[in-house]
Amino acid sequence: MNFNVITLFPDMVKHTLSFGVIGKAIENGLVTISYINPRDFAENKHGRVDDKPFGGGPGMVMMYDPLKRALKNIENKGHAGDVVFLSPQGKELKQSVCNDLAKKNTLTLVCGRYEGIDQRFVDECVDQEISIGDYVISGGEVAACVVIDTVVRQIKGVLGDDESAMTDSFMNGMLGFPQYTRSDLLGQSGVPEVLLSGHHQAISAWREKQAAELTKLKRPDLLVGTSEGKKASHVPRRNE
Ligand code: 4GS
Repeated sequence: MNFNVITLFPDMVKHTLSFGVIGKAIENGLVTISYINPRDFAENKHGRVDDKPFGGGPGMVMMYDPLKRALKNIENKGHAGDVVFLSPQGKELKQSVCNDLAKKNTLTLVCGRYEGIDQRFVDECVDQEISIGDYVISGGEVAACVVIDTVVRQIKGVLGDDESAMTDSFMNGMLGFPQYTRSDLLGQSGVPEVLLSGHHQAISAWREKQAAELTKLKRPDLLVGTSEGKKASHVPRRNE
């Protein structure tokens, strides 16, 4: 899978994605990420990428021209795929949205800075507007990293154990079950008996029940359907 990231701070995204399973996936070529800096496409003499908003008001706005030329450059070299603009006005990112994005071959993520970007770029070039939540961050870079992380971890071969993505919270529309491991300070005290029993079926059943109870208690909004047969919505995986 290929990503293009249009950003004034490519190093911020590159560095953030260089760790752990995502960093390995990039190293191993399971995913390629290209960075395009609108600054390189600012043709005015001071290399400006922002300007005062028409109509007045505080702050600056990212200019249309450098963004448009950056996108043109991507299209000239290959395919931009769906152009995604990270913005609080977008559709809220959920696992189901991530799974849809993971079906794409190429995504181009546009990171805004300042007060935002010229609306004409959004109207003309953006296919999807996505928000990582109802709060304001200082730039779209952090949001782009969230999107790339959730999408890349679904690519086959990225997670060591092929099961891991499947057993993640939200992959079955529910929260995850509680986990326990060795502790010198605590010993085995406080660890549910069944997990030490070696009975795989009993363990699976316990975990499923815990996940259902936790979801009902902490995130009842995730459960859909009647009060009778409460069932979490099924979220298909990539390649399913
Ligand atoms: C988000 C968000 C965001 C909006 C970027 C103001 C700088 C900022 N982007 N989900 N300009 N929430 N963007 O707050 O995606």
